[in-house]
Parts: sequence; C-alpha cells; structure tokens
Amino acid sequence: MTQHTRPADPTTPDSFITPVDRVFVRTHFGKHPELEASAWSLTIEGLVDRPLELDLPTLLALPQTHLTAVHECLGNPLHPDVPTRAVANLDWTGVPLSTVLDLAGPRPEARHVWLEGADTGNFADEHDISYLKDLPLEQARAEVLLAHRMNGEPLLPQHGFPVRAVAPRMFTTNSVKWLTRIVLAAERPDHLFTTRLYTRTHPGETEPRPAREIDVNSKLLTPRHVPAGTTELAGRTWSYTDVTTVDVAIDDGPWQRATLEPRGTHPTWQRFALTHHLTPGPHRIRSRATDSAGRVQPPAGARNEVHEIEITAS
Ligand SMILES: Nc1nc2c(c(=O)[nH]1)N[C@H]1C(S)=C(S)[C@@H](COP(=O)(O)O)O[C@H]1N2
Ligand SMILES: [Mo]
Repeated sequence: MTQHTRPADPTTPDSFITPVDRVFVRTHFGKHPELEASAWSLTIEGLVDRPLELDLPTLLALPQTHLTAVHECLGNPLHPDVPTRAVANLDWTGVPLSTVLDLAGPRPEARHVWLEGADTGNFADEHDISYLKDLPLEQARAEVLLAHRMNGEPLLPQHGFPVRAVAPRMFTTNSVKWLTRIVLAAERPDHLFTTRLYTRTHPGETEPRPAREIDVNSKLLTPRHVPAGTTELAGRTWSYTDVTTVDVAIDDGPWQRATLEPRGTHPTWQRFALTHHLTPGPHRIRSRATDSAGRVQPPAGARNEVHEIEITAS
C-alpha cells in the first residue's frame, strides 16, 4: 500500500456513520486517476447477450438504492496477518449491479464478474497492471452496488469518483474504485490482485481462498485518557454476519459481557459498551467478539485478533 492518509485512529469519535474526512484511503498505485464525469463510461462485456456502454447520466437515471455498510481494509496484502483495523461505516447511494447485469443479459455459461478500475501502475514487482477483482456471479448479483455517493455526497476523487463498486460484508479490496469495465466470464481472472495477492489459506485447509467475507472483529474506541471512577468502555464490532456477543476484559480480570446494539437490516457495524469502575493509573482493556456463525476473535497472531488498548485513568 502506498498511501495511508489516515492511520487507524483509536480516538476517532464513536459515530455510527464515519464522516468522509475520517475515512481511510487505499490506493495501490500511489496516485489516483482524476476522471471527468462527462468522459466516464462503464462497459459491460464478455459473456452477455447485449454488450453495453453506459455513461453517467444513463446510470443515474436507473432506479437508485441506499446501503449502509461497514468498510474494512484487509490490510497490506503482503502482510495479511498484521491487524490494522482500518474500518469505517458508510452510507452509499447507487444502482444495484443486478440492474445493469439484467440490461446486458449474462449468458448461462457466465459464472464470474470481473470488476476493473481505470487506475494502472506498478505493485509488488508487476508493472503497468490494472486494478482488477472478481466475484462469483450470484454473489455479485445479490450484493454489489454501483455507488456514486458516499454519505450523500458525490464520491471524492480518492474514493473512486465518479462510480465505484461496493461489495458489502466483504473486505473493501473487492470494492473497485474508478470502475470502468465489467466482464462476465466462465473463469476467474488470473491477476496479481485476484489469484496471487488477497488470498488466504484458512486453518485446516490447504487451498488458498480469495479474501472476501470479512472476519469477526472489534475495535475499542475509548479515549487514551479517561476520568477515574465509573467509565464507559465502548467500541464497534462487525462481521460477515451479525455479532451476537462482545466480551470486555480489564487488566487481568475476567471477560465481562458488554451491552451490544443489534445490527438491523443493513450490514453495518454495531456498538458495544461496558460500564466499569476504573482505579487511577494505567489499564489494559481487551475486546472479543463472537458472531452468529459462532466465530470468535482469536487471542493473538491473526489480523482480527482480540483488540487490546492501554488507557490511563486519572
Ligand atoms: N481501482 C481501485 N480500487 C480499489 C483499490 C485500488 O487501489 N484501486 N484499493 C482497494 C482497497 S485494498 C481498499 S481497502 C479500498 C479502499 O477504499 P477507500 O480508499 O475508498 O477507503 O479500495 C479498494 N478499491
Ligand atoms: Mo485494502
């Protein structure tokens, strides 16, 4: 990753929707393309009955929808086990990918959707490559949005203006910015960002899988300095499915069940909080989430390991 304009900041205000100016930016090729709205178009090609080229007014004239979703970077693909917890929760406006796919008419042999951005450059010893990702057709059809607004405002150039894919509940590496080309294909593309990087071999498995579904995770957002006495320790938790419990531990004390807001109908993050009496001095706080699929944050050695922060009460 070449650009980390805003490192993960544990003192970020604990707002449900992350303000645009607090959202991290990830751009593999260093600088982002400056696309003109009037010159932009999106092609839908490959295994389709009616190849299409849509301009922006045509896309904006299609029925629009809203989606609020957690937005989480996997982390540097060269160091996939290092926790970064670069995470936000954003409101998107756009056109369901399924609407555009229906216009193009995928052929029966189409199995995969390739999503390509307008940016090109060098990454990990590969030169002049594009940013390309792929998703299984049925998953892409069910979930992906072609978004042109973030939190109600037109996308900023660094977040993919004028149109990006948003693949909710997946690591945002799948949410291709500056989207200009969609290809329907029978096979997955062999590319640096599809089959060589952004793959993970899960415990007990031998074959790497593409990094798609987000893991169960949590992040404490308590300020580093808090008043001694009765204090609320709070944060955000998220997963591919609903998070069902979050436990918080203070120093060497036991895990205590935090209160947890429900997720609702959109794949958003959830707030958790625990009220605790803190004595003056330094404290070590940990949070551990469990989701409805029974997945638990591992204690250590994984990118979604139990979150731990040091705070001082005075
Ligand atoms: N075209 C393109 N899309 C991209 C990327 C990129 O470098 N080029 N980076 C991906 C990664 S790894 C992440 S985490 C998200 C970051 O989105 P954001 O910068 O809007 O937060 O964009 C994804 N989409
Ligand atoms: Mo990322």
